Parts: sequence; structure tokens; C-alpha cells
Amino acid sequence: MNLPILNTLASLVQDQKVAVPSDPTAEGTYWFPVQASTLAEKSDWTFYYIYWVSAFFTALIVAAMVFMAIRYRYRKGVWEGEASPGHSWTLEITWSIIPFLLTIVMWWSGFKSYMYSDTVPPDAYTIQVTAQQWSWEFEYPNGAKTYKELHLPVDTDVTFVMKSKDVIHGFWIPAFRVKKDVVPGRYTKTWAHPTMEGQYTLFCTEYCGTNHSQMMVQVTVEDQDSFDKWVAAQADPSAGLTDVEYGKQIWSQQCIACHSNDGSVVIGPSWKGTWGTEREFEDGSSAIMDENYILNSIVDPNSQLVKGYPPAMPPYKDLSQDQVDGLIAYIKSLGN
Ligand code: HEC
Ligand SMILES: [Cu+2]
Repeated sequence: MNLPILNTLASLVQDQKVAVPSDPTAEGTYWFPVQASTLAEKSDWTFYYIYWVSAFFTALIVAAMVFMAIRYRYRKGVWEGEASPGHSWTLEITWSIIPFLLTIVMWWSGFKSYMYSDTVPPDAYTIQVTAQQWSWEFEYPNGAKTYKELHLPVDTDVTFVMKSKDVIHGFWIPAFRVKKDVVPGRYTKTWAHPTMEGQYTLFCTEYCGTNHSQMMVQVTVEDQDSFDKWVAAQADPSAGLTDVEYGKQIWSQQCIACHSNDGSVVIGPSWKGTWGTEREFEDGSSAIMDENYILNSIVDPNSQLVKGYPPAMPPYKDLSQDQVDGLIAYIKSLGN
């Protein structure tokens, strides 16, 4: 069976050593994962308040129903009902005021935590988030970029300034109760104040195409010292790597959703055995897979559309020369 998605999943596990994100429901309560941010507590309070008010009234109403069904059941020979009581102001006012107060509390706590989650603190540590089919990019203030993982310092306000390169995506970290759409053509912002060190999962929560369900990222919350060290190390991603290793790393972060290294077709052609071969295009022309062709495929993919494939690849204009060299070296290493 050659299902593209199985290949991608398999290569994700084999090549990337990405821990398959831990099950977010494994800890926490029946309803929610752990509370790992300041918002979590507020948001859960509203939920549990509504939950218990509903549970209480469900029990009360069902009990009254059962009681009355028995009390006023049909009895043989009795055809006349009891006389109904008249209008009762006390009752009317009680059952209007109490629910009114109960629902005002729902609105108030919902409104307050919504405003809290939507008011981005002005001086927070800022991470630029870019979503695209089907990966996330996180850019830190020192220029470091990461894709499969997001690290955050504990007990710090962090703002996410988000944009999308293509369609609508959704930025969702359940343990933080943070969820905000990432919309093409505009910036959206959200923020979090992580309160607990640990590993959580970020999901895409807008259905954005074939590999939507794989837009998961491991979120690591750690103490400030470890975070500083980590983010400094990320700033120079090619340090200690050969060109081929560096290229493979970029592939596994940004290209793997569509290109395999083992001959299987995902969305685009596999890179295996393509170096130096002749590529045929939709318009009938052709070219040899060499440095220039790869460069052109990266920055202007639709100008030479490989025969039989959809124009699904977005242009990658912000890859550095080093990164392009790495990718070329990697494709070359996959043979011809
Ligand atoms: C959303 C899916 C997608 C992503 C992500 C993607 N590509 Fe592509 N790519 C395609 C498709 C589809 C084609 C074939 C159509 C075309 O030529 O544009 C293609 C073609 C190519 C080709 C030509 C392949 C050949 O067989 O002639 C190269 C080289 C390439 N991509 C490089 C990259 C690199 C490098 C990245 C990551 C930085 C990348 N692509 C990310 C979809 C994607
Ligand atoms: Cu998405």
C-alpha cells in the first residue's frame, strides 16, 4: 500500500527524531490538559462554573419532573385535577432574579478572561510566527528560526505575532488555552504567560489542506537560563554541520511535507535519484537537475512546472545562500 501520508509519517518518525508529541489529554483532567499558563486557570473557571450550574439545574429539573410525574399520575376513577394555585409574585421574582445573577457571572468571567487573553502585554518577549502549508516557522528576536519545536521561557510574557503565507491556519496550544487564527494578508497577535516547565503540543486548528493534521510542534517551556542557551544555539543552525547535513535538516523542516528522499511521491516529486537527470515540464520544455535548476525551483517554482504535478509549491524567497547550497548538496547526495 503506497499511501503518501503513511510515507510522510514514516519519514517523520525515522528521520527527524521528533518525539511524537505526547498525548495532551494524558495529564490534566477529564475535560482539559494541564493548566500551563495564566490564562488556563481563568478560562477553565468559566467552563467549570457553567458546567456545575448546568449540572445542578439538570438534576433539579429532572427531579421535579419525576416527582410530578408520580405525584400527578393518572389514578383509576379520579378525573378531577386539584385546584391550581394562583399567581405568585414571590415565585416569579425568585426564578427570574436567581438565573439572571447566575448568567451575569457567566458573562462577567467569560468577558474578563477573553479581554485578558486578547490584551497583548506591550513589552513582552516577541516571537514571529509564520504558518504555511504545512509547517510553522518561529523567529526569535536574535534571528534564530525553528520549525519543529518552539521553546519558551517560564514565567515570562511571550507575544506571538503571526502571519500566513497561504491559507488560514490556527495557532493552538491547548495546555495554555491559547487559540488564534493565522490569516493570510494580515497580522494577528496572541500571547501567553507559561507557568509550568514541561513539554506541550501546538496544533494547527484550521483545516488547511492535505497535511493539516501534521502541523504539530513540540512546545518546551524551560527556565530562563536554559532558554537563553537554547535560543543562542539556534541562531547559527549550520554550525558543525556539513552542507549535506545542513540541507537534510532544512528539508526535514521545510520540504518534507511534499518531497520525499526515498522515491515515494508525496505532493511533489521525490528527490531521490534526480540529480543530473532531465526534468520535463508541463509546457513541453525540459532542463537538467543542476544547481541553477534547483535554485530556480526554490525561488520561482511555477516557472518550470514538473510534468504531472500541481503548482502546489510556494516560492521560498527568504532562504539564505547557505541554505540553498545545503539543499543542493543534499539533493546531489541522493544520487542519480
Ligand atoms: C506544499 C508542497 C511543497 C513544499 C512544502 C515544497 N515543494 Fe518543492 N515542489 C512541489 C511540487 C508540487 C513540485 C512539482 C511542481 C513544480 O515544479 O513546481 C515541486 C518541485 C520542486 C523541485 C523540482 C523537482 C523536480 O523533480 O524537478 C525542487 C528542486 C523543489 N521543489 C525544491 C523544494 C525545496 C528545496 C523545498 C523546501 C525548501 C520545497 N521544494 C518545498 C511542492 C512543494
Ligand atoms: Cu494549518
